[in-house]
Amino acid sequence: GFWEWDYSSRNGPSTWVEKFPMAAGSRQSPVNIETDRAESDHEALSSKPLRWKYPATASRKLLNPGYCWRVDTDGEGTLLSGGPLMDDIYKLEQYHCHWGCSDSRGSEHTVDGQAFAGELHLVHWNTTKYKTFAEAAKAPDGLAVLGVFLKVGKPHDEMDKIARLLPYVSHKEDCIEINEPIDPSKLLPDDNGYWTYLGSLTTPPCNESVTWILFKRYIEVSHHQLNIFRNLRKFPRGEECPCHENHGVVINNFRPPLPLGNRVLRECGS
Ligand code: 1SD
Ligand code: ZN
Repeated sequence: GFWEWDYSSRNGPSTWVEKFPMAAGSRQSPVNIETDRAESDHEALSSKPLRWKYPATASRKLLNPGYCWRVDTDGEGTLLSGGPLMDDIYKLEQYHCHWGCSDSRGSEHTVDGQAFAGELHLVHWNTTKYKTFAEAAKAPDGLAVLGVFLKVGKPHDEMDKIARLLPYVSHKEDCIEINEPIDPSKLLPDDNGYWTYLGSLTTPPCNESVTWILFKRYIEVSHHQLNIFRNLRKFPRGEECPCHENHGVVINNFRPPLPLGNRVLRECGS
């Protein structure tokens, strides 16, 4: 078939730049967060607290695009504002997750060189300035992604609603409607201290359009819940192919950190 990017040795992150030149830019994500380097920019960030609103009814569909699981929302009544987002209002488009093959890796961002077992991304777009998600995705201030690190511990109730549905989207291109409300705000940590910097999508085409906001506190999910993520397939139903690496399961779907370069890393809260 035609060339498709993925996380394998053949078509993985180091090869993306050949087809997606933006991946070679100087505003790429993820990065390693050097906590000592974070500037606590009190006035600018804490004067406008980060605010979000996510009605549980906004989570509409669960999909397997072949490289993660993703919940698409209808955006209705969702909102992210404040913090580094200036005076603009962002809407939640979708949320998805990255994870490893074992509990010691899986996050995209690292903190002082340490990886977490996974990283949840809530992808928002700037509705103050742009008309569609696609238009926003091309603009330097078009997207805002909230990142939450996942650590292995006790099972997470809200994450369990997703984990219980994953067997219904086990193969690439599978998609189901969500009937039981899933509240993404319950997937966020209790404390909202965060790091923020300007970066990119971590998947091709790696547009440099993202204001990253990474929570300092992680959430806990169980080893069993992560194993359910690790059982998703990279290939469509009926296309069983033994030549796939790792039997074609979705694991290690994270891009390794890229240089922060001369970008500013700011922090707010603890
Ligand atoms: O990995 C996601 C990708 O699936 C897609 O959702 C994209 C937004 O169009 O965002 C990236 S990421 O940068 O949020 N990882
Ligand atoms: Zn992501």
